[in-house]
Amino acid sequence: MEEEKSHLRTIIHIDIDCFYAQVELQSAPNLVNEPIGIKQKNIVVTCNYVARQYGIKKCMLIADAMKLCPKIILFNGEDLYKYRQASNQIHSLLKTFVNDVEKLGFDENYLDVTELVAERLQKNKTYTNPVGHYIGNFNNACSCGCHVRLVTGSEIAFEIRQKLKRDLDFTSCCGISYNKLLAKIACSAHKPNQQTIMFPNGAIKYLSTLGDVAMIPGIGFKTKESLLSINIKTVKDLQAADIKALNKVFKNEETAMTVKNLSIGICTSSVKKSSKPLSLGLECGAQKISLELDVKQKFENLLHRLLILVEEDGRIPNTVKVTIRKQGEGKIAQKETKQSPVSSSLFTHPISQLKKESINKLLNIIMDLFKKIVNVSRPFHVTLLGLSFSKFHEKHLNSSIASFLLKKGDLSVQSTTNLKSIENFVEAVDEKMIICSKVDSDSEVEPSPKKPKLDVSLSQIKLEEEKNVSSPSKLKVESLNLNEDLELTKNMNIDQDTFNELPYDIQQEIIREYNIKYLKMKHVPCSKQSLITSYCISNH
Ligand code: TTP
Ligand code: MG
Repeated sequence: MEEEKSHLRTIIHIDIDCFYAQVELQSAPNLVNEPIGIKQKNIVVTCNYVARQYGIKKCMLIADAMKLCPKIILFNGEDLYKYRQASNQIHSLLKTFVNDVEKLGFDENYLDVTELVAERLQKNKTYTNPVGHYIGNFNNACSCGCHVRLVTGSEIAFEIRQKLKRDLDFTSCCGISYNKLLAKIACSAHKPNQQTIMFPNGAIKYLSTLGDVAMIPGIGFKTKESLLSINIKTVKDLQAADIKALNKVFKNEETAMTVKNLSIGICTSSVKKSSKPLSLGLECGAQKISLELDVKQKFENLLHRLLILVEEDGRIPNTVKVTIRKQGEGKIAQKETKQSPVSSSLFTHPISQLKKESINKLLNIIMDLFKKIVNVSRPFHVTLLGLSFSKFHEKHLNSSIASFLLKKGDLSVQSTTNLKSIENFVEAVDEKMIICSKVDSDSEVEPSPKKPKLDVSLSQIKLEEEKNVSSPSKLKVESLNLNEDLELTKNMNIDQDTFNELPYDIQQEIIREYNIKYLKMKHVPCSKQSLITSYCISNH
């Protein structure tokens, strides 16, 4: 009975077939029946299903792939722009079905369709057959009614896949179940362009056929190692494992139970609506950069690429951050960062129409930051340059308010050396492939050659509840060095420390309300307010 309570949700996991390959084939439809692969450096990161028939697998060395299929056509997949754009379009399309869509990497999404299923069942009481494949016994239905819900979920999944094909020309796979774990596992059961329901009465048996414990999402390298130490190699071994033995090896009952539960298909993680990343960043690695001119050129290149991301994102950043890895004599290379506020007036949309003057201004701020970290009057050796934008606000807050608040900070360089680095998502650029390593919880996950599909770290699942703690709204304005803001809040007669502790968007809201009140009272106390007031007039 307790177990049946866990079948109340209906979750769909959707994964685009050979994603990068489909994106490339959209502009080369004549190659659709040819074996094609997408290369990044010396790896074929993915290939179409024609190429897979030759035995080519994801992340295979190009040399090995060529041996298997000498006529494979390779596309360069190092510029992620097209893939990112397609990924965003897919995510937006999915959000037309339900609000709760969680993006996982570029081509996977979870949808919680529980409410949609309930609405459909209320309207249409007729019992239909499962769409696509199913795992478990369809005729031996669970008494909680989940079979009917999952079947309805399979109809929705089919509609989603049809719409993806019709509107965006992507084929995809779906898994439908009552939790994220089983939906994801079901999704991989039949590929490509198919869908599968996992009924509860089929879950344990199906999981036991997966073999290696690492095939379970949530069991990563470390967990696998711990399990191996007590001779647990397969999912079947884990299902039969004694919980006391697991407690001993993980030294934590909760972890032991979570791991054991995964092996029998129990997972309580909810679908978290994906939010925009906290920061957008790019890094560029090199053997040695030792000329100021080279640094400037590389930053300019990074800046142009980053501005494209900002344009796609649609928000306006308030802070720019520079990251450097310096090679000191005999010392271990260390990353250092410095950041500075930037005026939102520098960012016009579309970014493509950004004035040369604004780009130069940004570049000057960036170079100033660089020079705060590296003494360019002496020989230097840098092996990594990074650039990121953060502290975003939505476009509608554009121009006057933000630029008013930030005007003076525009060119002032703020000193925040050795900020404990929040690793932004990292893209492969220039000389060296930088693997997407630590990813900020709010950042978009950028796939560089990644772990096998189902090898997600346990900590990722465990920490899911704690994630999303940081959001743009939680950024503090205090670090922005806004003298005008301080003065303004003094006028507003509110406690400065309390104000500084408030999330950025609430601070903005308070300021806006304050000014609207002033507008109503037709009382504008000083010239600074009048700037905000004019914002209110022109935008309301
Ligand atoms: P996947 O969904 O793992 O692969 P896929 O969509 O190409 O194929 P499948 O039909 O099996 O789902 O990854 C999505 C994209 O991410 C993939 O098209 C290329 C990219 N990718 C990497 O950049 N590095 C990697 O290691 C892998 C596996 C994928
Ligand atoms: Mg895929």
